[in-house]
Formats: sequence, structure tokens, C-alpha cells
Amino acid sequence: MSQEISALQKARYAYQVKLPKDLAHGANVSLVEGKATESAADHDAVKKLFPHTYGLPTVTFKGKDEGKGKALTVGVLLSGGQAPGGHNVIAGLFDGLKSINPASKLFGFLGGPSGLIDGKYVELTAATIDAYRNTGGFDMICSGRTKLEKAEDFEKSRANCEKLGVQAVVIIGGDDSNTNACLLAEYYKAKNVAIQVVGCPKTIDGDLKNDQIEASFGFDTACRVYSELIGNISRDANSARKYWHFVRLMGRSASHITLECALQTHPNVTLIGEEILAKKQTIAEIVATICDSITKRSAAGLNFGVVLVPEGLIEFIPEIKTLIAELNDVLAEHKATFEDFKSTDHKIDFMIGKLCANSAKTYSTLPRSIQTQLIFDRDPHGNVQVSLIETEKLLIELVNLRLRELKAESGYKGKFTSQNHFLGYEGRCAAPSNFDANYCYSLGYGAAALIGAGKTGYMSSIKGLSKPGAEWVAGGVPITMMMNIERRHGSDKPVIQKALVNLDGGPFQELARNRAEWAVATDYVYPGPIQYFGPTEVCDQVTKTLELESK
Ligand code: FBP
Repeated sequence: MSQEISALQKARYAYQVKLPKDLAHGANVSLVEGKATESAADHDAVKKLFPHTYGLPTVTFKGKDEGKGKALTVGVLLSGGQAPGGHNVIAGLFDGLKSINPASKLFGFLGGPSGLIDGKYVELTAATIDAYRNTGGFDMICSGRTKLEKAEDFEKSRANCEKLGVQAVVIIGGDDSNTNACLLAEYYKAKNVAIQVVGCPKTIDGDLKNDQIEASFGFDTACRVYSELIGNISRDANSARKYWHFVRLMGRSASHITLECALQTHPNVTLIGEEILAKKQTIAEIVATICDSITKRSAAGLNFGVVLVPEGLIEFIPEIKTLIAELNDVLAEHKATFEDFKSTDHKIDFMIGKLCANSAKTYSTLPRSIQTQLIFDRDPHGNVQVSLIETEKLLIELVNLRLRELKAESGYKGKFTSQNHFLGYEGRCAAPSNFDANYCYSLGYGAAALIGAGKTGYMSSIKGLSKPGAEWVAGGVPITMMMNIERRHGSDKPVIQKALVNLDGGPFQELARNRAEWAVATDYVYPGPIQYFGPTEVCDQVTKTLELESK
């Protein structure tokens, strides 16, 4: 780490994180077990795949510290994309383990799951932990996207853990990484290997949530950073009055980030992928929605505006969804031939020749840049790398074409000049908001309590997140409880069910109630930067999503 630290970072070291009251006196607490659980769906199939970790009860902690426990040796790793607060999960885990027994040790596996498989690690000392408290980023031990799912990798991980005396591994990751954490827990349990596995819910995307997990960490901070920037862009638009800004936001398939930012900033148009899928809207219909706002505002002399686009939008447009599925099949079936083509033009022509007539037509009409982006490599989990597809530019191009037609058809006389933005990486490593700092620390501390209690195949959970920290309820959720069976790469796989935007839920309904007005009026809200010190109503707000979902 750099020798020079910012004034804010220095001040943040001193921030006193808040723990739920049941963990406030240490992590060596007793557990209260709930009822036996079932998976989210496909009970029999999930049970068959996880005979040793299926059906476990949910647990909560009972506030009384049981005093000193056994010294524990634990390993931790960060998996997938960065999310604000990861360092605090590790700090909470470290402090929790030390509260159980000061002789406990924590190893950090470097660079994500590959650090566990390849035995790359560092022992985390108090000095290292202190240097990273309340900071953003994952640079303490770094992250990676290696998949941990093969027996061979589980065996290598076991050998590395045994060498270090590691008796539990904490995997901090999203839905795919926690699914793999559960596979690892099941494998070790089945083989009578005494290594516990505990997960923590990470992702800025907000799509790892359900009845048990109210939010994934990092969503709060990332949305605040994006909302600050959108607010600034909106104010610029309202000052210069000459640009329409198209802002694409990260979030993979789910539109939670876009929805939260819309509720914080009131843009003129907000596209929600899940709604587009539900209504089976075509690209032409999406373009018509944007043009409707542009022409109405133009009639009022307002030739400027803001449009929010979720990065996963492209996957939800029915004709593109079918196209992506076909592209995936062709890429899988003809991998070698495809990789042999030297030029992108050849690759695209080859694709067009292999697609069905409808998809070939859709693909041919897309701009070259998008055609190329759609055949980029998939990530290790088989997902299209939507962060590399510039949907906002595609929309600008199509809106321009349609407005030209409207000039001829309906006498639209406005002026349309655009700017495009992509907000993603800007928010993933921001210093965690007070909410994320407290939430992450509590998740890590809770993970230590679960390990101390001998649990495996669990995810650390904190409930009641819309209430003040002291009222939060800490505990653990069996990971199998969140699973169902999905088709991935041509075979049925157990996975944690991804949470997409619920169109009947409070957050989307709030947008639906207001968007007709926001489309025409200039009703922007400027949230400003995250505040770390100051009045609680400014510094300790929860997201609109959490607020509306908890009503
Ligand atoms: P995960 O939390 O699921 O790993 O994803 C977070 C994310 O930021 C997505 O929003 C985005 O699509 C993706 O990572 C980008 O991946 P990469 O960091 O590999 O470019």
C-alpha cells in the first residue's frame, strides 16, 4: 500500500463500527436453531446433490458471550468483482476470531479461489488488518474469478488447508461463489474432512438476496457513488440545456442498481430489464419510450435529459435474448473453428451463417461494434460479459434514426445531441458508506461466530437492515436453502437463485408511480457525495430499495 494516505482514510481508521447487540460482547456466543429448511425450489433434486448439508436449520446468536473458546485457524478469500466493504468483512472475521481466542489465526488466500487451490496465501496480522479498516477495494488479498467446483480443486484446497492447519474457509462472494462454497462444504462433509466452509453475501449488483439475505454488501455504497455522479450529470444537463445523457449502469442481468439510482435521482427515462422481458418489449418499443420523453420535453423547450440503462438490458430484449442463446450454442459447438479465424469480420460472417434466419437478421442489423461485443469471450461462469457491451451507444444510434423519421412523420422539430457514460468500476472500490462498513464488519464477525459454533455450509446473515445497527439480528442461513436447479451450459446445475427486480415490489412500484411525471418534468434530485461524518440522517441512510422493501 502507498505510504501516503488521504486525510479521509486516516479519519476513517478511527470510525467505530457498530455490531448487532448479540455480537457486541464477542463471537463466542451460543446459537438458537430454527426449524429444518427446504431449498428455494426443486427440493428432491437439491437434497440428492447435498445429502449432508441439506435441510439444516437457520440459526441466530444468543447475546451471552460464552467466554474464551478454542483457538481457531481460518482462511479467507474474496471471489468475483470488487464491492465496497470487503476489507471490513475480513476485519470483522479477524476480530471475531480473536474475541473467541486471542491465539486464533487468519490466513488470506491471494487472488480469489485460485489462491486456495494453488496454496498462495499470507497470514493476516493485526497490523495488516488495521491498515485496511473501513477502506474500499479488495487489495488486501485481491480477488479472482476462478471457479472452485471440481473434486480435483477441492482436494488441492484440502491439502493446502491441512498444511496450514486451516479448519475453516470463509468465501466472500456472489451467488456463483457461494454456490461453490456449498459444494465445497458438502464435499468435505461427505469425506469426513474437518474443514468448515462459510459464505458471505457480496456483490454490488444486489442480486444475491431473498427472504433470509436482505441485501448483498457493496450495493449501498456503489449506488450512492453512481447516484452522486448521475445527480452531477443531471445538474450539468439542466445547466447547459443541450445534451441528452445516456448512462449505462453495472449490475449484470439484474436492474437493481439502475432502479435504486433512479429512485435517488429521478431521471427522465429509466429502463428496467425485467419489465422489458415481462412485457416482451422489442428494441423498437424501447426506442419509442425514449423518443416519447425526448419529443415531449422538446415541445416544452427542454432539449436535454437523462436516460438510465441497466447493463443487462441487452439480454432481456426478447430478440437479443434468443440471439445470445444461439450465439452461446454456436460458440460452444464450434469453439476451435471460431478461434482459428484471424479477423473479426470472418467471425461475424461465420456466426451469421450458423444462426437461424430470425437471429441472423437481428444480428446483421446491429452496429458492427455491438456485433463484435456479443461474441467476446464469456466469463468463467458462462455469463456474457455485459459490462463490455455498449448498449447506451446502440440506443443513441437507434434514437437518432427514429427522431429523423419523426421529423418527417410528425413535425418534431427538436434538437438531439447526446453524451454517453458507463458507470461501473467507479463505484466498486469506494470507501464503504457507514451502512456497508457496519454491515460488512458484522457479516465477518458473524462468520467467526458460525465457525466457532462448528457450522458448515452456512452463509453469514444479518437481518433487520433498515433498522439501526444495534437492532440488527445476526445469524446463519444454510446455503442449500437458497438453491434451485437451473440449466447452465447444457446441463442441470444446483445454483443459488438469482434475485431479479420484482415488478410487484415496492421499489419498482415507486418508479412506476412517478416515471410519467419524471419523463416530462425536470425533477432531478442531487444526492451529493457519500457523507461519512455528520448528522445521522445524512450519514446513516439506507437505500431506497431496502426502505421500500422493508415496508
Ligand atoms: P459480481 O459481484 O457478480 O462478481 O459482479 C460484479 C460486476 O461488477 C458486475 O456488475 C459486472 O458485470 C462485472 O462484475 C464486471 O466484471 P469484471 O470485473 O470481470 O470486468
